[in-house]
Formats: sequence, structure tokens, C-alpha cells
Amino acid sequence: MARLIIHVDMDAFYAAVEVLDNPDLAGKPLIIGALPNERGVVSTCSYEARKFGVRSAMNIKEAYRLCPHGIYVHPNISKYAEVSRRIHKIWDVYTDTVEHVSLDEGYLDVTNSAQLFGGAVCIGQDIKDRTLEQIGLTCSVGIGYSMMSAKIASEEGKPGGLFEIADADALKMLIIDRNVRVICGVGVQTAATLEQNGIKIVRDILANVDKVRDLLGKHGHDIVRLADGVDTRKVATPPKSKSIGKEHTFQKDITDFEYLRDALRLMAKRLSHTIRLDGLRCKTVTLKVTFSDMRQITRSKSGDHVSTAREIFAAVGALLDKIERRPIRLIGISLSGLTAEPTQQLSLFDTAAEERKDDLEQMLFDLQREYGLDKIGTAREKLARENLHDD
Ligand code: TTP
Ligand code: MG
Repeated sequence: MARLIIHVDMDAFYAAVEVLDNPDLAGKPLIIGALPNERGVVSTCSYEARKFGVRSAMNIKEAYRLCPHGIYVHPNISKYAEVSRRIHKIWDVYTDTVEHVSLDEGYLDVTNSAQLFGGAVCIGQDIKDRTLEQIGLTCSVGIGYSMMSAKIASEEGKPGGLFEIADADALKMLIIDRNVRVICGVGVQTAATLEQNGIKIVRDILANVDKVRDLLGKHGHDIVRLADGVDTRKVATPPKSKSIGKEHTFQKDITDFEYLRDALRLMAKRLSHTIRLDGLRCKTVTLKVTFSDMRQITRSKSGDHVSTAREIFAAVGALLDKIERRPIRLIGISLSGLTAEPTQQLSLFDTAAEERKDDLEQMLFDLQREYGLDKIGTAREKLARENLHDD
């Protein structure tokens, strides 16, 4: 039986979420990433900014040269993750087989459920409508007979479209004269190797099957199959990630360890928020540090399962106290050994005072879940937030 795969990809995702929060930004060239006076790159930009040639991963200085009148905003990953969770809930209505590729992109295998909803096109249209009504954002939907065809279809309809590629012949007709990069898994390096051997477009791959296999071995074999429209990869709900982390590269190297503690406090809060929204706790807390000479170290602490910001910060703060006091370029935290929080959580602390602090943190967490992570916090956190932004 032929498969029915849907690929959904949000349009200008980070930028669109920022517009949702501040409608004055609508219709303007909006660039999310580093600010022009910082070192860093563009995460994404609105379609208005793309008209000036600005692109994801472009150096921010180059973006500023192309679009000096653009509005430059730091990314706020926890905000996008929150929106992403709501988007995923819409997709989950149509099938149990969903693969979340990133915050804004996913595959749905609707082979068995399409009939129930009036066909794959109806599901695609429904997803677009609901995403607009419930979240206020637009997405592009591709329908295909395989993962690659669905992905190419969604790109075809970008922004805001719905496009279908019914079979291998339709796919080949569409991509035969496109650059080899259109094939999944053909990155810059592979494309360069192929081009050095006179293979620039999909048609060249199909006309030089043996050459591609000789040049690239097993990878070449896969590329030939994909170029021929054969893609048997299955949509797979990946196992929950076993670790989660956050890190920050400073504009200037930092020697003030109190400042570093504030940075860690803020990261601990954000990580705690993320794992608690997923009902998780962690066994190991790791501190990652890159010194000004680029030497990198990690220090870990394992023990009782923890999930609150206070517990995570206590672990990571103690690790920070033990490292050399030298200028630091990057600092980060990762949490591993993630497991589901038991419903009946055991008290991790003995004294009543500490339990009261946990109650307070729980209240804060509930408020933040309701009103947004950055809206509620202490004055100290506000200060740290003003100096830091998510990478
Ligand atoms: P994309 O889906 O590649 O880009 P997009 O959603 O901004 O725009 P569109 O799909 O309409 O072309 O990536 C999703 C988000 O991932 C994007 O909003 C920002 C982030 N991202 C980066 O941070 N760096 C990158 O290099 C890329 C490509 C994306
Ligand atoms: Mg996108």
C-alpha cells in the first residue's frame, strides 16, 4: 500500500513568533539573532528581510550591510519551545506516528488515518487552518509518498502553501534539473565532490549512477536511490532526548564569578522550566566551561534526581566554585539521566524551611507556565536577563 506522509514546516518561525508577541513588527524586515554590534549570526528573518538577501546562518555584520534598516532582536528559545509544544499538539490529533525534527518542523505518517479525516489533503488543510486559528501562525504543508517527497513538497509551497507530490514520477519531474543539494543528505561537502566530477543536477546523478557510487560508496548508493525517487525511511517518533542543555558565549571574556553565578542561575531556571513542562527530572548536572584560550572543561555532579531551578543551580554553583579562576568565554549547563517525575514526589529536603522554598518555586513555576517564563522572576534574574540572551 502506498504511504501518505505529511511534512509541516512553520514559516519564518522565530520571527513569526516575535511578530505574534508584538504586532507592530508585522510587515517589517525583522532579523532574529545577534545584534549588529555583537559577534554572531542570523538565526532567521522575516520574509521582508529575505528580500534584502538576509539568510539564516549569515554573519550578522553581513546582514546589517544588506539590511541596515532592519529590526534586530535576540532569540528567545524558551518562548519558541512553548509555541512549538502547542503546534505539536495540533499534529498529534491526526496520527500517533509523528517525528518532531525541530521546534518548527515535523513529519506525520497518515497512511492509516487519512481516510478517517477525508484524505491527506484535508488533513494538510486542517493543520494549516488550525495553526492559524489557534496559534496565529502560518505554516507550509507538503504531502508525499515518502519523507523526501513530503519535505520537498512543503518547500515548494513556502510560505503558507500546500503542495502534493503523488509518486516517484512526479517527484523526478519536479527535481530533475535542480541542484543535487535538493536530495536529502547531500550537504555542501558531498555536493562539492559531485560537482568536481561534473555532477551538478539530479539528472547528472541518474546518468552517472556507477560514478556516484564509486565516488561516495554507501552514501552514493543512497543518493542514487533517493534521486530515483526511492525513499523507504520510516517516520519514527524518536525516543525522548536523554539530555538537555543550555550555554552562552559572552561578547567579552568574563572574570567576575558572581556574574557567572547569575548567568548559571538564569540558565538553571530556564532548563528547570523546560524539563518540568515535560514532567521530567534529572540525575546528573554538568557544568561546561570554555576558557578564553578555548580550553574546554566539563564537571558533573550526580545524585538524587532533581528538577527545580534551585536544585540545579545548587549543583552547578558548587561545581563552578571548584574550577580555576581564569577568564571565561562560554558557560553552560546540561542535564542528563532524564526520567519521568513520579506523581508522588518524595521530598528531597529535610528541613521545613527548604520545603517552603520548594513550594514557592512550584508556585512561581505555575505562574510562569500561565503567563510566560520571562514575565515573572526576581529582580536579580531580570538584571541577568538584560545582559544575556539565548544562543
Ligand atoms: P527553518 O524552518 O529552516 O526556517 P524558518 O522557519 O525561519 O523559515 P522558513 O521555514 O519559512 O524558510 O528553521 C526554523 C527555525 O530554526 C528558525 O526560525 C530559526 C532556527 N534556525 C536557526 O537558529 N539557525 C539556522 O541556521 C536555521 C536554518 C534555523
Ligand atoms: Mg520553518
